[in-house]
Amino acid sequence: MLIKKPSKIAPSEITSETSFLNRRKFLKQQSILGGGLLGAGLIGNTQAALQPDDDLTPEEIVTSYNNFYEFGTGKSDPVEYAHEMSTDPWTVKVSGDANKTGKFAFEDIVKGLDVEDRIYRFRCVEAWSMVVPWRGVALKDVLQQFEPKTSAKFVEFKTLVRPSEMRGQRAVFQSIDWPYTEGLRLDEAYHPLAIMALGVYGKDLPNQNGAPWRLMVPWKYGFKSVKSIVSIRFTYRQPRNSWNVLAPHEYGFYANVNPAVSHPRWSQASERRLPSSVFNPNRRPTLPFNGYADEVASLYSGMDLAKFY
Ligand SMILES: Nc1nc2c(c(=O)[nH]1)N[C@H]1C(S)=C(S)[C@@H](COP(=O)(O)O)O[C@H]1N2
Ligand SMILES: [Mo]
Repeated sequence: MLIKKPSKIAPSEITSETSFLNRRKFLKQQSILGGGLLGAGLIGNTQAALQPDDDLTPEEIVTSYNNFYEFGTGKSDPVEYAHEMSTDPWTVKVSGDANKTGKFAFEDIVKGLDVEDRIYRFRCVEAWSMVVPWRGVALKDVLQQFEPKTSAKFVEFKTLVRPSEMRGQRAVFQSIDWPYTEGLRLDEAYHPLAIMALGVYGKDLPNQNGAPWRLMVPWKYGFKSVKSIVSIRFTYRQPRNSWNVLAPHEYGFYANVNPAVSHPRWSQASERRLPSSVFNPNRRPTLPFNGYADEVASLYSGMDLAKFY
């Protein structure tokens, strides 16, 4: 489970160039000490939740078939344009109902935390899916260092807004009211399956996948897993989330993967596992909570999941 506690991490005071190099070195060190990516670091229940035919989706597809509307709405826009975003330095604003708030360097937030490899099924609300080897830190560890107050019931995350580097934010027709915003109930955020991903396929996250860190909540539709996070806010009230604001009867706040609740325009009963082609559509049934029901269903006991979709 534990790969390595990084001993040396770039302090936020040093110059940005050094900090960039050290961040990369930090992740590299961890991967060397962790040994092979796939053999190491799987917690039992994560592995158990994988099906026998859950083959890894090739890295090529994971890093080139993306949704990241800040760079355009096409699947290949992110890989083509996300390099225009600078991720160094990366500052995260922490606000709301917590004892420790303010501005923090990304490196300082993650430096003491255990880094783990996790292979997760990943299901987009558009009905395609992948199996992805992430590397990341427990979301609970990230959040608790800010000492949330008991009044905090939810956490909200926001993506960077920087139209000069994000061409989707300069487009004439805007889909989303930036910043892209998502949220979780705090008990969901504290679930051990919820992570902040720092890497994929044993490397730092490429920009198109949400560098330098993005949420990864494998039992929910992909749109909950907000990328390139610059703001964390603790709050008593349920945050507004981008897709729900855009189309409230199509996308809810909870967005738990649920084959029994159709999207108004298509069924969610099955999914297209990538790679998929006309000759091998690779369709398979979608599982409740994306196959993680044993681990997470108790978070929602007593809730009508057709109402809280
Ligand atoms: N900031 C931001 N985060 C985002 C999105 C986005 O457009 N902007 N798209 C979401 C959707 S719909 C999905 S399916 C996943 C895709 O993640 P991936 O490209 O790493 O597969 O990112 C999610 N996070
Ligand atoms: Mo998605």
